Amino acid sequence: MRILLALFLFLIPNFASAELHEVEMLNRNETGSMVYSPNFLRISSGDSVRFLATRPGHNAASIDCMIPDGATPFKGKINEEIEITFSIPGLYGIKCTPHFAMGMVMLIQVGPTPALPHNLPAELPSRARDRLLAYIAELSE
Ligand SMILES: [Cu+2]
Repeated sequence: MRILLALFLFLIPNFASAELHEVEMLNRNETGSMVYSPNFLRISSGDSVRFLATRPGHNAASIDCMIPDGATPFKGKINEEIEITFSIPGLYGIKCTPHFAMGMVMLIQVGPTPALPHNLPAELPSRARDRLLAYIAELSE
């Protein structure tokens, strides 16, 4: 009985604190074509995000120049439903590798609102850049 209680107390905090969020990878929705839905997420440190292959031909990968210091880059394969746990707070840029130039990107804010960038790296494709700036403007509101 005492062991069960200890196990119970040990497990509860994990259930209470870590959430799983889902993001769909889509060809089109009301916001445009080649999109993640939602296109930005605010989550807590330790939460996970699962990228769903709702439509074929997409993946989810971190944008090299847009993850916090110390965070590990990731890259899913096309049609692969990856689940990533975000433990380092900050702002993460996510891209679909084949549709990066078409602006298939999203933002994940982990933990409290970080200092939002006013400038984005010059090497971003312009459509990805435009969408990221729009999402950042929404995050700032
Ligand atoms: Cu895509």
